[in-house]
Amino acid sequence: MEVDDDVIQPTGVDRCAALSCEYRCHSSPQGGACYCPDGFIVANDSRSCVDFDDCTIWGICDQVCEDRPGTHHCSCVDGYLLEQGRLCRANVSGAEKFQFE
Ligand SMILES: [Ca+2]
Repeated sequence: MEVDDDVIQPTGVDRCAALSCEYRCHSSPQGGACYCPDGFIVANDSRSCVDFDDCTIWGICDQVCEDRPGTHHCSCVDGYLLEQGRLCRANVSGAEKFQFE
């Protein structure tokens, strides 16, 4: 199988300079594209980075999700304890355990 090296053009690097990405640019034969650090996504202008709303990911927090720049924070309502940063466990502490259905 023959590999065609001709498809890789050095022009992607120049395109990156023109894009003036807020974070970093990933050069490609097609001209490059901006990308952002974890927790951020490229905005509509294709060059700046905006916080990604982690709370839109289903199940990222068991109960209460608070979006923060570059990250998010999970918490639990009264009567529950936060576990492993995202799970909520009923704080029964020896008391009778009620079942809600
Ligand atoms: Ca976020």
